[in-house]
Amino acid sequence: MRTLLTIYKVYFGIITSAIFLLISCQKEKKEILEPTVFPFTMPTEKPNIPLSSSTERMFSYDTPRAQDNELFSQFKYTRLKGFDYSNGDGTVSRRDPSRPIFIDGEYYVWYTKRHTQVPPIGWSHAKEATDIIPSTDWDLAEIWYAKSKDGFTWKEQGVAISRPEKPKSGWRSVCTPEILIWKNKYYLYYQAFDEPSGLKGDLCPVSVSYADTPNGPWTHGGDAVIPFGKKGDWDQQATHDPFPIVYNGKIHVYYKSAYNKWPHKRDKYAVGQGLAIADNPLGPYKKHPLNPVLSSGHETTYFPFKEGIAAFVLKDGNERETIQYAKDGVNFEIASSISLTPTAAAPFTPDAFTNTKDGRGITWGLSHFVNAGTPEKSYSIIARFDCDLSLDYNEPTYKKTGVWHKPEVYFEQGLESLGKHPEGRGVQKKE
Ligand code: AAL
Repeated sequence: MRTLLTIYKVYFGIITSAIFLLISCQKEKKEILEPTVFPFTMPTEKPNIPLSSSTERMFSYDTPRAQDNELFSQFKYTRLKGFDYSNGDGTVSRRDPSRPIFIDGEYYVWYTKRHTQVPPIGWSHAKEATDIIPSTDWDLAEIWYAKSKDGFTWKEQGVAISRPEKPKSGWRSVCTPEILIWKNKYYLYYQAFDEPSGLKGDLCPVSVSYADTPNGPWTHGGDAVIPFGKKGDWDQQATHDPFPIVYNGKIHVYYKSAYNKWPHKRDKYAVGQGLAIADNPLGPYKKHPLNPVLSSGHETTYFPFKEGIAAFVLKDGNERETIQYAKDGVNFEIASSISLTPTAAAPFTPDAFTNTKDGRGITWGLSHFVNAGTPEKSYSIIARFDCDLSLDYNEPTYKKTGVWHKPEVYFEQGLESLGKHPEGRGVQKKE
């Protein structure tokens, strides 16, 4: 009996110390594997330790470092060759380019072209606009197109969509085109103004025309294809910047509307981006119940990326100057913040109409500069931007986060633009 007890005690002691050893090793291993302080080497996964909200968010992006982020890029700009702007006298303007498409060895682009006897007088003077005098840069405009072999030198071809006779929709101006290719037909979506922009606001619906070839001829397909919202809805009075993409086997047209503004309180406006979906390019379009799908942005741009849709969200709103991504094409999250962004960006997007679920991204496109002239001789120019927002390219230069402007760029944005203030510092005390 005594021997048995001794053996039991020895076994119990061995097992107890083994368990103790195991726990202390696990504890030590746990200490080696999971630090209690954020580590020097950037973790690829979010560490299981208390994190600040900002550091927590770092792991919600494509990668914790911007330089490794497929949806981050710098932008490089090139002046285009082949477009004449009448020596910058403000009578010729080109802006709001469509995405270029590549057909039979050539790139095609459509854009707003204004060619008027005098420069625009501004939308606050819309009441003085006439059939000769434009109110805004996009008033009394038509949709022209150009072709290029390389995306840098372009040859203007002529008008694609001219202004129809009054009172047809768009008789005052047709502008801001975007292209869709669907079942081997070409569709141009564009804004159609029936009054000088600025008279009551920048108010217009969207029309669509179609053709069998990118050179036309274009047949009118319908007006107000994206219906305005009911009175009191956010998009009750305008649908701008139509942007069609083929996604989930249907035509997804993203569009902008400006709300919360009245003609007399223009500076109180807000901008949102809606989504309307159809089986047929001419409609009927059904609006997404979660509209506006983006709370920020202006001439917003979209492209298929992986299984979802990415968007340039520029100029307006708290989330301006970001690239956002929606796995479902609807619920967008910020993917990166960007700088020196292409205004009215229109990227060359080979898979925009292929109904892809493996969107490869973009490397170049066209955009515009609306301040090419002076306030008295206002006009816009189209330019090219290049970037690396592609899963198939890796150009580290584009992934640098520092964008350094010359001091003159900053000094040009001087206090004088704020007007004179008692303090002379351009800051006005709140009453
Ligand atoms: C553009 C676009 C729409 C607006 C005007 C012309 O940048 O947002 O088209 O109506 O400005």
